[in-house]
Amino acid sequence: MITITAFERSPDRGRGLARDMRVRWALEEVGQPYEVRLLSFNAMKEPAHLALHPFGQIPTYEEDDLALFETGSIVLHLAERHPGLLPNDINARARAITWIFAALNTVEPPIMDLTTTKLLEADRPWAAERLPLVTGRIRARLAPLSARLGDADWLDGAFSAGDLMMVSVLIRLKVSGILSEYPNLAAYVARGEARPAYRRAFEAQLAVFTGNSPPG
Ligand code: GTB
Repeated sequence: MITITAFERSPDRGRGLARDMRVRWALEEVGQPYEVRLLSFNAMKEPAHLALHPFGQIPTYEEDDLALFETGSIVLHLAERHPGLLPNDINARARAITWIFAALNTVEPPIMDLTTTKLLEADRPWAAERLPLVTGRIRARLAPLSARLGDADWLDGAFSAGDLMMVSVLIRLKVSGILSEYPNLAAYVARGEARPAYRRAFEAQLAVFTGNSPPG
């Protein structure tokens, strides 16, 4: 059985923004059942969890004698071992993996900066000056991404783990209004969110917050 970890009380109140969501989504896409161990912020920094995740974060992934951290690694692991998230053609597979890295290394960092600026630095005297710099860096990533996607449904042919990761990263921009400046990217995210596997994953993480988790 696969076990992942997630926040006992997610600060996003179940809106699916914490990173366990992308792992849940990948698990649903490949049809693997999983259990969730919920952790308090204190428990995440205790030795038992630090043995799984050196930085004391969620999510982690345990399967038999394998323990992983980092959502990129976990999603890639699932995509490599189960059909459904990576194409068979070796070059198309390499390109799909490239989109996972692009999502995590190129697109997510400025989006994370926006969260930091708004949530953790809002009271700093330089916050108002920094905000347009951060949003400018986000647009510098979204404009070429939007151009590359064009009117395609997914980034490179069929839906892949690359799309799963890119949609997961872009979702955090919805509340900022920046995503809607790029209608094809907004539609791309909506397509991802409409996938049955996404819906199941979303409901499962929301149930933790609403207290409607199945027992066990
Ligand atoms: N690079 C790692 C990965 O991809 O797995 C990053 C993991 C990570 O940042 N985990 C966060 C965490 O454990 C949770 S997802 N933070 C606690 C800590 O570092 O002590 C980040 C997150 C948290 C909350 C919201 N939210 O409420 O909106 C959104 C995203």
